[in-house]
Amino acid sequence: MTEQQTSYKQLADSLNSRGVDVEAVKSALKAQHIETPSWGYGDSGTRFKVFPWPGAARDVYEKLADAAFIHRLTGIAPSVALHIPWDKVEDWAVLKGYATQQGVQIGAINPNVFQDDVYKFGSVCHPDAAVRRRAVDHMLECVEIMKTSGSEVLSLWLADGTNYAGQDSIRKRKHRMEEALAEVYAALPSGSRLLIEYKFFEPAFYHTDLADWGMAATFARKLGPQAQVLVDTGHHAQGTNVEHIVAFLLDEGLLGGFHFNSRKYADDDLIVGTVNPFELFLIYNEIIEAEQDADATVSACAKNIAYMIDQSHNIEPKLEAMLQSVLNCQTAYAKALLVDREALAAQRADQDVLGAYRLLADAYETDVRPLLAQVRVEMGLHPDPIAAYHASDYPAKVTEERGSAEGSGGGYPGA
Ligand code: RM4
Ligand code: MN
Ligand code: MN
Repeated sequence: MTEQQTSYKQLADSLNSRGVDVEAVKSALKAQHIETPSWGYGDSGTRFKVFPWPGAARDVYEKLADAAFIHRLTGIAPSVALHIPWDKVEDWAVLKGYATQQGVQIGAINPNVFQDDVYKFGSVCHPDAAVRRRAVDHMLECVEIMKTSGSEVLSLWLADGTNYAGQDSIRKRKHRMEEALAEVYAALPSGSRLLIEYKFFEPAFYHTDLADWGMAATFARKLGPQAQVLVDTGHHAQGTNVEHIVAFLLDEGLLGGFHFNSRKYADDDLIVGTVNPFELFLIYNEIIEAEQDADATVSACAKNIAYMIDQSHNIEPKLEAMLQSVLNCQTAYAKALLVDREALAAQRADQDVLGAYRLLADAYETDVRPLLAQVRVEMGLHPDPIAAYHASDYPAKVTEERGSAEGSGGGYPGA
């Protein structure tokens, strides 16, 4: 037996004795999907500076190739979210064909209604109907792109808001948003979904039109069953209990997807699972519990979540950062799969507060590395994707081919 096999056997024996169905856990891990964002492969940074990364993808084709590399290393990142117009192409059938040839699919389509000059005072909430029209038309164009690219998710984040009290009527802005979203919703292809992402601040700082999960859920509910809420883990105020929001939305059948990333202070877009890995574990824990719920709406919701990463790398090597992000999601999910749910139910019934906590901690503290190595071997992958990354000639090859961008700036003049 190799060292890898020996450590897996030891772990599997101990898990079996704890009553864990190791084969079921491995199947779940093999079926896990994490979508990576095209914008995570290109140069990005902060408003102070964008540091060019040697080898960073320069167009959507290179972004898809990079995403395919991450999928080859992990086996669980088979789709790529696109941002329009950043990733816009003339011929979507050609791009779709290229993605298939690379071994990935086109995932969520993200409209961008925050970068044109006309959006200075908002997009779908703008007081001027002509600007609102333009924003809705862009979203309808994105719906057309969904049809030609095979995407089933329209992922919407709006930068709308105001900076000063009295700047605009908050309620009128809400009405304008409702009207715009209803038009986009009506155009959705059947079977597809509109995911509504909220954020409590930035770029507007006095009020944001879609500030929190409750507002997103209200809009989604008014629109209909094809609309759901997207939780970006970095879009909450300090100290917010994100897993509570996740559980609540799951229970209402309204959780549609995630943008995973880590935050320390603001919308930091750091590598997922680096700041608070326990939170990521607890999020997965709520999802697994909901998957097993007797209520069909709740379990169907939990099984149909679009898991996506939304990160903006600043100092990190792009490919290694994305790889680490996917692996951190895998680790958190693996640990959450180990929670002894029957024992947990019993502890809860007994009001054994710390017994219940310790059951979660037991799962969280389990070293799942041998289990993940085994899963990867069974999937025909290298047991250690980080080692495979360092052994691969792909990063050096793209650095050679693409070089380093020149003159990439930052938002501040002279930055
Ligand atoms: C936002 C939000 C969106 C992303 C933009 C670029 O903060 O997270 O998902 O599309 O940034
Ligand atoms: Mn996001
Ligand atoms: Mn964000």
